[in-house]
Amino acid sequence: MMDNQKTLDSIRGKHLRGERLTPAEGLYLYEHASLPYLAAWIADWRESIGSNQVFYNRNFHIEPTNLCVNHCKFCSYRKQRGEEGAWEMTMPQMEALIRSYQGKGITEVHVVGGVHPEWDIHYYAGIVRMIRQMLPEAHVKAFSAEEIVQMFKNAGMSLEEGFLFLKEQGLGSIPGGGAEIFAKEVRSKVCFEKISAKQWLEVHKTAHVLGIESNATMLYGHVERFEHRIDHLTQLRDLQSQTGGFNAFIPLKYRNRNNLMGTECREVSALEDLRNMAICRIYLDNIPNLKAYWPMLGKDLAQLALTFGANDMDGTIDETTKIYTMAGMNEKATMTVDSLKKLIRDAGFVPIERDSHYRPLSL
Ligand code: V47
Repeated sequence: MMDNQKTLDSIRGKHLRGERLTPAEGLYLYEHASLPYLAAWIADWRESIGSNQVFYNRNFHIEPTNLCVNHCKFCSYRKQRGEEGAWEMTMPQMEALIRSYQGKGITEVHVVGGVHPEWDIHYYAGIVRMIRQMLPEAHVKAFSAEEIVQMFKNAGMSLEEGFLFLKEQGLGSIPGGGAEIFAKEVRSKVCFEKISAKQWLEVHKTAHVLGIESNATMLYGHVERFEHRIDHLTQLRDLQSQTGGFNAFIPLKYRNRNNLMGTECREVSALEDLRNMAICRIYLDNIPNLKAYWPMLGKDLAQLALTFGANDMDGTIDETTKIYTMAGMNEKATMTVDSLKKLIRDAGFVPIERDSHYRPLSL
């Protein structure tokens, strides 16, 4: 017990002096650090960086389709063409959705969906162009690495060619989806058809080199072990050291309703979610922002996560994403700016509206 305390204190000292933790030290935190210990550590760290700000933004999602070539075991969203609940949005449907947000101060449109078997880059580029035309003040954060690989392949383009083309059409950045857990032994169990970790990292690296920023995620709390999480975080930290292109990291809590893994996997506790949040914040020392994604954590837990290192709440969303409601979240995925601000203030932080590059906006 005493030894544990000494080891934890020495890892904490190292971190607070600005030194990078080793994978073994990261793993030690997952195995031994209690929630109160991490809360005190994060409070010291927050004080050392001198910031009590928490970001939010005004956004909505477009999910063009839930048809998908993959059969990920954690997914509650994918459907077959013709199956009840399947959708493929037409351009006029997306146009109507975008029109309904004109004049509402939206600064970001997040576009992500299933990996459609046939649509190629030109269809997706049409979505980007339409958003830029109809909402010129909004940034387009679109397409997970998985969709990117498929749409470029369908059009016979290399990563460089595809990204340069999408950038020309108005793509601003790419979201962090599809990373799941990088370790092969986990990927082969939960999403065996998906691109490999190496490919996921290559897509993001190429985007960064071409001046397209991105986010990164980790889907945790299913069949992975702590060492898989540390391996995942280490690979992200290494890429970030090379490119500096990641804006934010988003730990995604596995939700177990309506998917193939749900019978074998329970959901982890709130305590584990908060410990994970804090350890990600401590270990991932070079990704500037940590997102408490409230449609997935729930509003209460996302608010608590701010005390465990998160500094970004994402946005208003307005019920435009179905990934989490289909996986069993029964809270409505919508928040007004006032309720986001109140939630942040009530947790003891200062709400700051941001743009998609995490620059504060003064409205
Ligand atoms: O890759 C799918 C996850 C991701 C479930 O970049 C699930 O700002 C939990 O990447 N339980 C897509 N998670 C969403 C995503 C995202 C979300 C918010 C913000 C950003 C950003 C990106 O959703 C998938 C997968 O890891 N997911 N099913 C489930 N049952």
